[in-house]
Amino acid sequence: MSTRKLLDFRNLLSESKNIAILTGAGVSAESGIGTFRGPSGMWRTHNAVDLATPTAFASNPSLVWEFYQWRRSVAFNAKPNDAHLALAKFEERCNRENRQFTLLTQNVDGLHIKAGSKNVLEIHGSIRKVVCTKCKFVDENLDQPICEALRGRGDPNGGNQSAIPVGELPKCKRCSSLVRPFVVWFGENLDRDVLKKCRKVVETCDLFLVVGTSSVVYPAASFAPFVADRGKPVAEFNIEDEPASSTFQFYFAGPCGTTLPAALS
Ligand code: BJW
Repeated sequence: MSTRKLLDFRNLLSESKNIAILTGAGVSAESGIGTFRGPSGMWRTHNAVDLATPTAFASNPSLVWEFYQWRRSVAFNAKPNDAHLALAKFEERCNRENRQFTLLTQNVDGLHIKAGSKNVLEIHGSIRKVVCTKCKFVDENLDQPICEALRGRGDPNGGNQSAIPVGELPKCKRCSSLVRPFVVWFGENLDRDVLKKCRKVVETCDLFLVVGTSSVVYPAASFAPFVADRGKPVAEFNIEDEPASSTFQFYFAGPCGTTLPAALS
């Protein structure tokens, strides 16, 4: 990144009173968690995005649970990287200096919270929780495996194993019906309160950072353009140019585990 650009960004950052950040899968890539699009988004012969749908779960809950069994084991064993840690440290600084800091993450892996971030909105839910398909009870569940039938299942190189009967898949503690991961799949609405908070954040922030996201999934993809349309600065951190990159005031190319600590220090 050019030194001039970096100095300009840092000056702006130090003057900002209300900073919001949107992160995507790229922020966790350096922790060993694959992103959704591109080669790391494949699980067996499936695109991860094709399994993240209510239709996939309705037609093959066993397959989708195997996929999430594997995703949970990767996420639970992963450690926050320098990008997560820089954001947590920057939030502490904002708190000390009486400035507003809000982290909106599309990630379900919990790594921002592990890193120490406090004001985090997990807009696509959390892989650490399950929700009952019948009574809608939401429960934190860190069991590995999540049920006996999923022991040893979910290996991305595995496959062609027989489907697990629904009665042996993870069950609700309250009503014993099938549970599913507490995440937002395509075609599902984001939690109404979470969305309301997001709207308030994008309407009021005076600086917006967008980190490690392809910015193709809505409504999150609309946040940065909305802030830019309000005339407020947006800074993007990504290893690749994404469709909206050229429209933002700042673009820092490179792995965010390197670029973000340099920009926030
Ligand atoms: C690095 C890096 C490094 C790599 N450093 N960078 C308006 C217009 C058109 C369509 C819609 C619309 N509104 C809603 C829709 C439909 C749909 C949608 O957006 N579809 C699009 C594909 C067009 N949206 C929805 O269905 C949403 N619901 C909704 O809006 O309800 C109302 C409604 C419904 C239907 C119609 C209209 C309205 C829900 C979206 C839920 C998304 N769920 C998932 C799965 C979550 C669970 C799980 O994780 O298991 O969320 S899909 C997946 O995509 C996941 C992610 O959070 C999300 C975004 O992906 P992300 O994070 O950007 O990852 P990648 O892989 O795409 O990108 C990684 C980036 O990192 C890349 O840019 C790399 O270059 C970069 N990178 N390493 C820095 N080291």
